[in-house]
Amino acid sequence: ALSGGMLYPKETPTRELKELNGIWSFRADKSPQRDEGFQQQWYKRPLRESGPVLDMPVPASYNDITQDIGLREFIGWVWYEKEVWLPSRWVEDFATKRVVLRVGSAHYFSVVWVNGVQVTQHEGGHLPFEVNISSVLKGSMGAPCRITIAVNNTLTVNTLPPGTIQFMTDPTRYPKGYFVQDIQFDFFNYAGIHRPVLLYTTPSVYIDDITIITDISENTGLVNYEVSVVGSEYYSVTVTLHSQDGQEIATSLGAVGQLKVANPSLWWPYLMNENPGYLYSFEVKIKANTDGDILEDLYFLPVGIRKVHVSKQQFLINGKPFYFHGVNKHEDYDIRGKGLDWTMIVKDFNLLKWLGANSFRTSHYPYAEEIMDLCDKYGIVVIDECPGVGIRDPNFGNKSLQHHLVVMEELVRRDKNRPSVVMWSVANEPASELPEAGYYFKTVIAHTRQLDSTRPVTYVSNANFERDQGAPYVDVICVNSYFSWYHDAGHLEVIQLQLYNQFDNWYNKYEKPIIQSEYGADTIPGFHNDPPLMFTEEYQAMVLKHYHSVLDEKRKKCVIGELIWNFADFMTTQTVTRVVGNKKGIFTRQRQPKSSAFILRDRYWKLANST
Ligand code: GCB
Repeated sequence: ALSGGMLYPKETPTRELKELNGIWSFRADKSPQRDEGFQQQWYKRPLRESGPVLDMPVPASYNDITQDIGLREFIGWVWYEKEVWLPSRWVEDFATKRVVLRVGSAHYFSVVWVNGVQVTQHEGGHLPFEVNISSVLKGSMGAPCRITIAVNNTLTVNTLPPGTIQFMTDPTRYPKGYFVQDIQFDFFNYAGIHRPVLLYTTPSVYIDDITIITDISENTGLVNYEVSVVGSEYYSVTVTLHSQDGQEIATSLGAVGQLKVANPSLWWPYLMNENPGYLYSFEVKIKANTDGDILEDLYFLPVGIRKVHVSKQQFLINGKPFYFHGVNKHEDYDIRGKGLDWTMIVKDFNLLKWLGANSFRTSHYPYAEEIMDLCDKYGIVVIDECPGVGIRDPNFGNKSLQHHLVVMEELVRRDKNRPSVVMWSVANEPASELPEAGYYFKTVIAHTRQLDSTRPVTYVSNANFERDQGAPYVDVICVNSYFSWYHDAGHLEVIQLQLYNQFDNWYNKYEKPIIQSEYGADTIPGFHNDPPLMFTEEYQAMVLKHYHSVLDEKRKKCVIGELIWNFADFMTTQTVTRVVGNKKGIFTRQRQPKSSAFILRDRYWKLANST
């Protein structure tokens, strides 16, 4: 199991924070073995002293920042560095204070040094990691602090997502040492430091983690909590719940306990209640006595009181049936790639609201905490997916499985307190018809349930219902299908028959509720043809209409949701089936609507008003 919590860093009266976003020094290691940086110990001195550096924005993917195709397609180590001055009050008394370096995410494998000393390493993009750097900073008063982060985007059979490196050895076709990265998923493998890097302080006795589990009993909201404190065995804990207008609602002493809220304002999904996303503020205060020093730490966590339950045919939130009408997204934008960008984040939420979408799936990896915060706040329901996309034949081994379990631990640790997260998805479109998939998914799903017994668990399948090995273990069946696109291309007339059969087959076999977790068609905006032809706006519109007519009938029975593929066009690897990326968005990559966006908008608002 992981050690320690991963609370989102915040300024409070006892904690300070310093963002390190902006321009960093950068160099890709293009040496033949890609290991010059380690051989020559680039972390020992300022990066500019070991060779030329580029200016690189953080957070951002590095791929699309320059005009260099070699950097866009680069595979291997890239080096980032930033020098920063720390306030002297941060570094003068390490008996009572600690300084933590936190990386929101970096893709894929990272090694971190501070002032030339390696302080941590982390495997996996899309999830945060942090390290207490106090011991390295000791005695550094009056000197800037140099942070070096080397990031390697190479994917292997054991990474999540998986990939392979292909060495091209035919000397008549490729130069010596030529290799390519083969990936098993349909989005560009953007790389670099994708989310904010920051330093923050806490007292040396500090609130390390908080776990909240809410429940509703009659007219009472129950907030079960557990606070973990590190740094001393002698401390007191006081927790207090405040309403949105600042009123004290309940308070309690002790690291473990329960708060009762009479007539609670429940956390409701957007469009289900006129007061969506109600968040209380859960204040944790600790006091410790260390060698005569009284140390205090304070942290505030938003808490939504809500309850999720799955029955044979329904998904219930606070006891009421919830129908997912939403989207699949990507973290994907022009120039920035997967880099966190507030402008794009707020724009996307405005588009979700315009659309009347009440939910999305974080296809195909965990999204930034900053995005998840807004889901909590607005009442957007989330299926929280881990980066287990494209798990196939060589990826079911024990090493991959063990890593997958750790990734689920990191994901649950990060998002366990979020009311918006109503279900975990452990994978997308694995080769779940293979015999080894049965044990694999049984294990990953059981582990996830053990980490969090309050939320259902699923994975997203495109396997044949008769051969899928993992479905017995999920709570909700999620199915992707692309009728009239990847099968029977151009034949809109077969969609309805095939879709009825899809739902009947899965439901009759498993008697579990079903989400249509993907459907759609590539569409080049501005391409028109009637009768509809593939890639035109009319064709995408017709695919949607055929799917919707079956969904309308089935949603009163076993179908509990529909998520379009995709919210917006996004970048992919270059292949003959992708025209500067995947064009199945109902919005372009620049977030302008195609015709289908209006169809979906009509539908989603009607659905919202009919439930
Ligand atoms: C899928 C995948 C998704 C792809 C999509 C497509 O089934 O889950 O990652 O982008 O199909 O457009 O091919």
